[in-house]
Amino acid sequence: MRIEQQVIDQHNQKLDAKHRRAFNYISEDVSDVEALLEKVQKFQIAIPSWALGTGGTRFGRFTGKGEPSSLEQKIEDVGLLHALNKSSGAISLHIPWDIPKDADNIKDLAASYDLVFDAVNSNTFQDQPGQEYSYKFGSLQHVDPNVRKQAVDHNIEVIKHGIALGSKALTVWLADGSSFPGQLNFREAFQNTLESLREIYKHLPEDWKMFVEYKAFEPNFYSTTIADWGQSLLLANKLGDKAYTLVDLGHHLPNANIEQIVSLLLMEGKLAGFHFNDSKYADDDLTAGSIKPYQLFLIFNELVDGMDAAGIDHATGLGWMIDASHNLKDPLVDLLQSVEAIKIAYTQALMVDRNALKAAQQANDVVKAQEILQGVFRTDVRSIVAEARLRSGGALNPVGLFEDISVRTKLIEERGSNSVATGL
Ligand code: LRH
Ligand code: MN
Ligand code: MN
Repeated sequence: MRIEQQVIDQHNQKLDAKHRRAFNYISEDVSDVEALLEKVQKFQIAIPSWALGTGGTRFGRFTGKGEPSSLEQKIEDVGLLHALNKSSGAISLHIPWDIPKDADNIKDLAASYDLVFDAVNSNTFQDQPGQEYSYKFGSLQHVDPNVRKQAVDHNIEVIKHGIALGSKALTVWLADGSSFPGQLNFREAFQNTLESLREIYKHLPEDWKMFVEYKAFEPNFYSTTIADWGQSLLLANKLGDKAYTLVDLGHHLPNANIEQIVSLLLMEGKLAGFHFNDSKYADDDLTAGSIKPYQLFLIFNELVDGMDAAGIDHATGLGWMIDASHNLKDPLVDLLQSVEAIKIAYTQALMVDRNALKAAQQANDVVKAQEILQGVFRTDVRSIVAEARLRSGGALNPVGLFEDISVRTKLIEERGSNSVATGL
């Protein structure tokens, strides 16, 4: 299904008066609201193809209805999101969960929804049918060179798919590690991983980047070979200019200061971008901003500060993506909520008075610094984000419209109740 512009316009007309009141009220306190709106409009957050179905845990999966059962239907889903919020103009594929058989057709279909292809993701954390060697004891780190070669070849294959689709980055996340002390030699595992990544790196086109994602734990529970930003940065530095560290918000040990990590990676020119989600305990993959919205704001505060200092374009300079799992909510609604939370945090970060904050820091005025940040964080900027969406042709209330026009019911009618998406 596609959402007609006329449907969105009608919805917007109904909400216009209320929206206008809220927007006019906040506009009076924003110094250059037009410049702010322009930045918010441009900011796009990619949707991962694996987040369009219902996730699960090792204790079970309660599948949703009308899930996309093909790559074409996943593109259709992201097209629906983008029509509603005009902020989800890219899709990220995980290979082999989503293999584009006819890249040109897939590209055309995506373009018809105004979508481009974000980073492509390799998968050497699961065995696939017909695969010669198992990844049970790792992939790029494996003690057996045959396994390493198989995993390297897979990544090269993924790059080829990405080239055909117009992607510009490869994201490598490894489950490699160990679950028991003594199971592996840390240095050898790291060296093997580095050598394997070097092989893959050789196959990156000139204008591509390699994103090295880290994760502290899971599925291995004693050590992960790329466990934290230090280990990822070490690899990225050794690999070369095209390699960067990717931050997934759920991949840290409890209470890690992610905003500080982000700030230093940016300073080093080695921040690739984000997998946004939220968590209370671990890699919980919950809706962005649903548990720790202040942390999300503080991260964006560092991003805006660091990107402006380095002259990096907010919209295009880094990879912005959601990486979440939906066990209870409709995945599409959850994604709309995540994008909204991310855009709120970004808007608030743009509104921080940087000169005043700098002055407070120079004067060791702790109270003032806190007042500045919390003053912005406690400002309701939803009408600014809504106005940006409206100007781009999106809906004033994407979640409301999704429900009003019964998008999921229509998808169930089209796809049936039993269609299940590939992914985690
Ligand atoms: C690992 C991860 C990684 C994978 C995705 C499915 O936890 O965050 O990015 O590719 O989940
Ligand atoms: Mn991730
Ligand atoms: Mn994860």
